[in-house]
Amino acid sequence: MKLIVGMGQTGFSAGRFFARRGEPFVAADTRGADAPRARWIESFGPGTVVEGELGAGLLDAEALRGLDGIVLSPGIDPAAEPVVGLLAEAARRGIAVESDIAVALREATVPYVLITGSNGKSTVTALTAELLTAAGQRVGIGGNYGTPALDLLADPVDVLVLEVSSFQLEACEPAAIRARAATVLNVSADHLDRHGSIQAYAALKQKILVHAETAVINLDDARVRAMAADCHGRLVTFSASDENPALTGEHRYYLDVDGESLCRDDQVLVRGDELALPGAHNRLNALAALALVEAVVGRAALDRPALRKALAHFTGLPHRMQVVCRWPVDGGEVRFINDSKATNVGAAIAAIDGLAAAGIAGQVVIVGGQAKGQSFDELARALKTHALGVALIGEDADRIEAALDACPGNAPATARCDSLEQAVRWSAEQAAARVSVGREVVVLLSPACASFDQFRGYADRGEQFARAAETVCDAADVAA
Ligand code: UMA
Ligand code: ADP
Repeated sequence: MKLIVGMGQTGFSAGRFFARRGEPFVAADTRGADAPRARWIESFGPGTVVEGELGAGLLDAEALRGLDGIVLSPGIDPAAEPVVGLLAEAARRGIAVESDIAVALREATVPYVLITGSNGKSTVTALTAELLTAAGQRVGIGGNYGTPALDLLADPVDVLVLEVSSFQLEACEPAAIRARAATVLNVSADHLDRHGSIQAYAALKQKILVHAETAVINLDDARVRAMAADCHGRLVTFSASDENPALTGEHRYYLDVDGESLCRDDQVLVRGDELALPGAHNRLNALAALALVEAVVGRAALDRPALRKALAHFTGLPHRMQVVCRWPVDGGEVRFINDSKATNVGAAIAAIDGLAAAGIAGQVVIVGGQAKGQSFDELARALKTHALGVALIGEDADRIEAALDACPGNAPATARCDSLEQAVRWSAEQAAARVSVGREVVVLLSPACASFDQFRGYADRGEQFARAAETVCDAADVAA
């Protein structure tokens, strides 16, 4: 019998999976009585195979009696209380502990594509699925992206496209991961409060490349590039430049000298202006997606008009560099951009540098929230180089302010704000004061932090930003 630990989305999907197979299981949640116990039982209806008692009481060594496996939810840190002792005891008794992803990959009967990285996972997962659909494949999309992987196994599909997180890769053996194609898009600091070091975090992500039939390697990221040495399958590379010294990559995807066209070996595949996705980092995301798609459906499919059409229609996902509204001021404008999904420093720097590279005259940036163990030194450098103003919000605002103070260079105007709404009002005033004829200034929410100190999640934060920005734009309309 299996023990499912955690009764969130993942735990539920594991329960459904075992129920479909008629296998008995017990389930526990570290939150005990606060866990959604009633919903759990109801979800399986009468005649279920749910057995035993639910709740925190199961999380002791007694719980392991008669068990032959544990499925551990990703939100639970295996190295911390209250499960660390239970898992150590399981190891002593030879009881396997697996993530839902590990179970799903073992049971999958169709090829699967795996996507991880610190930033761009969801975008590349969605785009890869769109392109494969355009190429005529029936695609199951999920994993960390949304639908838990085990729920996808019930669907009649040709290929699974799964976003996987470092949390899901902890309880997952590299030898059991046999992707048709896999990529680690990039590695920058994230979730270090759980993984301890960037090396440990990178090593988790690397697991998906080792036995992939095709490993798609970002040549521009030193940590990812180094992973190529341990790959057993075919290597394909992508890069922002065609001058990067090649690996033994069979095929190279890159941007041409002007960064305008997406190329493969010596051919232009797509012009950058044919992509609906904005920004330099998204061209790299598109290269990675094309390389993954080729590994599944072959090179010829990349020339299909349907694929080009999909690239021209995929505008990206909400809360990632999304223009919310525009406020015309003095012959120029203030543009509000919601990048709430930038929950780490790497994503925020990509946004700030990307706007500067796109020729935006100025930006006022809203940052802050929960730091997750990151250093803010690089963020401070980007803000000092490109920001006209910085609004600080949330629990770890002090740490960002300290990094700004310690960083050499001219200090942008800064404000500590008690709420996101206040931050938007202050940023809008700062931006409007800098607009002139034909000059555009951006108010950018790219917090570099998790949101849970003040919001229900990044989407809630993005929606609150959009509402506050629309209030500013609407008030300006009325005044005009
Ligand atoms: N929790 C407990 N006790 C438990 C179980 C959970 O306290 O016994 C808490 C966790 O600490 C966490 C929350 O409940 O704060 C949710 O944890 P979970 O493991 O039950 O999460 P699920 O609802 O199963 O959702 C997970 C992923 N969440 C996490 O890894 C935290 C979802 O990714 C994913 O979409 C879903 O499985 C389906 O596969 C979300 C996420 O934030 C988007 N991922 C992180 C990220 O992208 O940075 C890794
Ligand atoms: P993830 O699923 O890894 O969090 P998303 O596609 O949701 O990735 O994007 C998260 C954040 O990272 C957004 O702020 C987005 O603008 C930024 N981003 C997307 N792709 C990249 C990339 N290749 N490099 C750096 N930042 C990126």
